[in-house]
Amino acid sequence: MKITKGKVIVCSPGRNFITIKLETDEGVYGIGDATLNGRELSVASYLEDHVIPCLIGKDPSNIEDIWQYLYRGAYWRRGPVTMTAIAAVDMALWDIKGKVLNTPVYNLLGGKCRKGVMVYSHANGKDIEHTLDEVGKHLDMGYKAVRAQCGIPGVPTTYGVPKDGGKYEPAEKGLPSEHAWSTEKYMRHVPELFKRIREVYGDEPLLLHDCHHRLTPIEAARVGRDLEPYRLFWMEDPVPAELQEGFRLIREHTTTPIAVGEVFNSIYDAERLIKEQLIDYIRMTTLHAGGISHMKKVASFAELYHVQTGSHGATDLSPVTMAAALHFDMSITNFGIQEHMAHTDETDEVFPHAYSFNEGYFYPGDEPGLGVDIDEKLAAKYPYDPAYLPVNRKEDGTLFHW
Ligand code: GCO
Ligand code: MG
Repeated sequence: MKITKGKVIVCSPGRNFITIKLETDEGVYGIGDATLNGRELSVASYLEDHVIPCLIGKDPSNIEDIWQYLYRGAYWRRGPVTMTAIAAVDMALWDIKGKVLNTPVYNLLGGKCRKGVMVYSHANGKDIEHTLDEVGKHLDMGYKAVRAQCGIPGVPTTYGVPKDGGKYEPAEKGLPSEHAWSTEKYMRHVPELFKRIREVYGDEPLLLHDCHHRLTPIEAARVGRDLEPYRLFWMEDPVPAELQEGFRLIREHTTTPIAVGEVFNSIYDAERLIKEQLIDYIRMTTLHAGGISHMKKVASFAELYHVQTGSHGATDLSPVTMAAALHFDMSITNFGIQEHMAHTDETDEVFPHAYSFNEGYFYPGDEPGLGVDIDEKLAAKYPYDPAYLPVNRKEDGTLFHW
């Protein structure tokens, strides 16, 4: 069997997505997600100009060898563009293998470890009352776990809060907009949010919160302590994670569990965090961290150190990644939770899929391969639409982490 063609499909059904489609001489094809929010076209070019030409004629069944060829063979290793491109190829190859062997991908990864994949959804509000309503709505939809984010009094814009009262979507059309930030105001406000959620909804719902890389270790330690009475499932991205050592200080001061890793792209980004047990959940994904093949290694390594997975699953990860994530989540023993942010109807129509939701859990379905496709004709109706993530400044104008 040989790869005969590789195609990169760029579309924007509600937001931008990059998809690779690999075709073979036996008529079977596989698809993979290559979306890197706000930097989409760089991955498209990496694939079209440098990766696809090297794949033509290769046997798609040798997934690990192709992975090594694209990683070691490129000499320039790691980085979000490279690892997203490798991930896209890797997903497509697992999809092809499943279709050829007529079995869902989770079966190829060792079979099912659980009945379904517990997901958490997002409750985002402009203030505490609005967030409380949103938490209630998501519990009514059947979710067992909800992430809560809230506007901060005196801060005009913040991460996770929809501007127009609609659904939150981090990327914005045109060039990057500028958001504002006050750590002091945030730290005063966030414990009140979770106090109110527990008062209204009781002890049972699993509650999560994303600090979105905006604190220093000692500030994160304080937030973790202040949130302890409300028993969070996790506090996410407390600090920017380039300095892995920084997590030790947080760890020493709080029992609030820590999750990190949505921007990581290699096992080496998390090596110390995992080995020194400085975190509880690793949020790397099959998309930005080199595909299913690399994530298998991350999960196995994390398993040794009591670290569970909690993969990123925002709207900028296409339904192809959602499918790959669900097959992967089903097959590993140290699965913790999976993020789920609903795609728009247009997105779901462009990417028909076998996965489904019921009472807080997702199920990958039993279609051969990943169980997801792309409707190319429909995709062509939604051309690329430039969009960026915002940048962030402190109240005095200093550029800050977004
Ligand atoms: C999350 C994330 C996202 C990211 C977005 C960036 O926890 O879901 O923080 O909201 O900001 O995916 O592209
Ligand atoms: Mg996050």
